[in-house]
Amino acid sequence: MLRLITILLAILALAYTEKTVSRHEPRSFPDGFLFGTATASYQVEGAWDEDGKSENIWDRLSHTEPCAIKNCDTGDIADNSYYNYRRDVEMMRELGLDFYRFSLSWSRVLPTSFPDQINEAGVNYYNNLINEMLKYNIQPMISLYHWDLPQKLQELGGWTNPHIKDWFTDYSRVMFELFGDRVKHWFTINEPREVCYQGYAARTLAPAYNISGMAEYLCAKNLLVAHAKVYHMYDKEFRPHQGGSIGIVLSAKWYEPETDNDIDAAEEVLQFEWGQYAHPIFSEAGDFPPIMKEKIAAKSASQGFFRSRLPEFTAEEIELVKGSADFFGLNHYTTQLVYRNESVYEYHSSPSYYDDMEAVLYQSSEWTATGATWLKMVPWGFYKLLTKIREDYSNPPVLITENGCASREGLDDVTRLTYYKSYLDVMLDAIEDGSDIRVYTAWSLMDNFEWLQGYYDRFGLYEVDYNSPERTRTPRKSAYLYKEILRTRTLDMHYEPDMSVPMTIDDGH
Ligand code: PNW
Repeated sequence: MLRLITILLAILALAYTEKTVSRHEPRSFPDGFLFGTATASYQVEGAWDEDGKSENIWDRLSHTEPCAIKNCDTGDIADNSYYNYRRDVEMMRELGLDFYRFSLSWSRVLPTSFPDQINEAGVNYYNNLINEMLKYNIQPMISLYHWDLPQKLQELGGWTNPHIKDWFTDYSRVMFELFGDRVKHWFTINEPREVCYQGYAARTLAPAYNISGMAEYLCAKNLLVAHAKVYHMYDKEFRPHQGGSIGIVLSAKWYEPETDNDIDAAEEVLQFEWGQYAHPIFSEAGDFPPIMKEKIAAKSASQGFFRSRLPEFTAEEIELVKGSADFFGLNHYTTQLVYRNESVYEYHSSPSYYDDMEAVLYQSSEWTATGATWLKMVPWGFYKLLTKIREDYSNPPVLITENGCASREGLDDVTRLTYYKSYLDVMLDAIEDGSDIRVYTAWSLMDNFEWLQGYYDRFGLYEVDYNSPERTRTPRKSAYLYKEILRTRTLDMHYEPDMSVPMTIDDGH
């Protein structure tokens, strides 16, 4: 008997080893899968007031409240990409990128915010960047809005003013006319949750309104309608002759229940946090998630409001927003734990967004830390998130438009290396399960202005030297890893980059 058990155990152990070994064989990415990196205008361009650019909300915040930003940093010069774009494209070639995702600065191309004046110098900058990329077969992917609203529009209420749907449509029309002959991948808005919650409910992004429980919901409604108007304009007026695709980019964390008693709470948090934007676009019913409407209506009534603090979409708006994306653009960084118990009701001020959600969110101290306090390495959360998107929204095409982590390790960024390997590994698991994931984007090509963290949090595959006038860029270990993944189109968990070999350009040019 004992012998039998020993033999059985030996067989089990062998099977287990086989599994782990085969799991760590190099894994291939699907044919046609695309890899890129991303940045955003205010985070890299600099030249904040040059060649006719007007003021945006980050210029205003960083100049009037400089020390709201870590080390009183500003984006005045940033990576100086306005002048360094040739070097940026050279780095894309070193990595062997299929595409590069960047954003347009609204106040650089339309200094009055409106189409009555087009700033030729700003247009030239983007034309130069796009043409330089196309020379080397690197596809441009453009975000129309990545957080740098013209200051003048902010003074009119920014995303809380319903007229923004017209302002954003007019601006977008000019951009399609100027660049749509060469740009085939468009994103309307980067991360509505961060725009509306962090900018309007909290003080962690410009314009730092700090009106929670109210302003973020006005923002959400207007932003979704503005996005949908631009989607339909592109679809009807530009797609027929330009032939590209267009969608929105949502930031989504995975929310894990702390205990079995918190399963409903975690699902409700998820619906507030990104279902708020995904449900109106990707669900069959459209509109804000039902649980969110119910909770905010009930809470508003109990607080003495005459109507829900969550504005309603008209029937026409629900139809306009529903289906207004060719794909699900996903920015994912990390996971949070969720709990709800009696103490929660004392925990948040009221009215507020978190009070409406009635939950507490946090991260486990056991999860691996990275170089940003909010960002722990939790690859299994990415896997659960991708599964949830496949199951809840009938397996939409997914473009991973941002993923990555900060590190404070200089060039030898082993934490980032491990992060990329482990997140790509579970992404391949989701693809094997049937998720229709087509694109992966590393955030970021290089270190850049990390919003309120200034130049302190470093997300780059390339390190940027902010003490050198040239803003010298140097590849990190993770850049070597990314280059190898793109060259071989496989993920080898054992691959260790040799940084003594200089970065070369292998694109045949
Ligand atoms: C993104 N979160 O923001 C932005 O698109 C980038 O501009 C930024 O540099 C990058 O992530 C790194 O921070 C996010 O808390 C910020 O889940 C925070 C979260 C998500 C996205």
